[in-house]
Amino acid sequence: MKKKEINVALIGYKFMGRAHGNAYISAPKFFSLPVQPVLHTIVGRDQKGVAAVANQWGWKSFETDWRRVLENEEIDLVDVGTPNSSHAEISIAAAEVGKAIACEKPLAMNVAEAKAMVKAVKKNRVHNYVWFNYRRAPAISLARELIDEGRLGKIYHLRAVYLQDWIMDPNFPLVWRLQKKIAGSGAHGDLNSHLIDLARFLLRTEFDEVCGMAKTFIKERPIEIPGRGFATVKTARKKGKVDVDDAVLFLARFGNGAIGTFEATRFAKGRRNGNQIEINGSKGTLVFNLERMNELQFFDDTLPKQEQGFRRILVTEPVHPYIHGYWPPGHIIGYEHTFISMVVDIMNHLAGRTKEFHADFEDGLRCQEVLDAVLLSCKERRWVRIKEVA
Ligand code: SOE
Repeated sequence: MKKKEINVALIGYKFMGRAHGNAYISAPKFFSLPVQPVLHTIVGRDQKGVAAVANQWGWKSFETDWRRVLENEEIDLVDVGTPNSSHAEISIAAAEVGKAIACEKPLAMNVAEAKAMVKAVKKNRVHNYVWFNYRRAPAISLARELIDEGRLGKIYHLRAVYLQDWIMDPNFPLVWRLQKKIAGSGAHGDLNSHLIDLARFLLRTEFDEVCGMAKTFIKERPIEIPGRGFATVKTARKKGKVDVDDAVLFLARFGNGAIGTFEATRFAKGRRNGNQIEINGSKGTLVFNLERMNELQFFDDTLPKQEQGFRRILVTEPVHPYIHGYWPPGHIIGYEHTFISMVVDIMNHLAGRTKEFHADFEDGLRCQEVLDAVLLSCKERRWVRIKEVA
């Protein structure tokens, strides 16, 4: 019997367009899904660029105006892979015409937008998802299982960093991620959003209070010259002010009594995508490092003293989350599999096989509240309760 098709419209065709497109193609190849995702329409403002991607990736059609896909009755799922400033407009419009929505992180530019998005999906009763993909790294899911089983005991610390270095050249231009009117914030919204979501996912608790500091190391950069691309050292007669952070560090108090330290920066030379988390409890410690994403370090204090030490769990066994759909033990998986596994869960949820899906827009709003509270703390140089911005 032919499976029900889920026609996907993907808005945005560059980095996340590739990660999401690959996930829709691969998910039904590795897992037996109750429905069939279809690469229906991909959307991008640059007709030449989006047409080339549609052709290369096998999208049935392409558009240059996202509004057109919302008018298309055939579309079931709208995937918002655009810069942050358009997440709310597109998602709310999609909800109002009854489409399910999968939106990239951070959900919105601020709490007000995130609240409006949650209100729209609830009012229109549409399924909604946020691409916090690292929840589905098998080692992260295993970490949560171990915490849930009490293997760490009482949680004292969560220590998380997300370290990159791609904008350390002063001649790197003022791209959209470095413009507040498009991104909302810099490394903070882009990277701390992942850490905040993972903290909520792993500890099953909410943030209570935060205190942060922000830093912009390079204050101005070459700007794009219309029709001539981004300025370079040779052509850069004009530079634009950088109005977002290059790094944001913050402290946190959690509702469960644990405390946290968070660091997001794009100025950690040599750290290309250094997402690392350590959780310390009364009975042990877990350590995750995205650059070694198939491993989970576990110190188990309940072992006999002579056997104690950090153990490296290779998270590639069929019993480990999602692995059964991929490869035999030891045949490791990668960054793209976190997106594939997320599409598996989205399709099962859309088909009604599962009743709940996280991260959803409520999770995205909880994350936005913490993001905004930290920015308020940076501005006013004080501790801020999350409820001040909620
Ligand atoms: C930043 O460059 C970025 O692409 C983030 O936006 C993604 O969310 C992260 O997964 C990889 O780095």
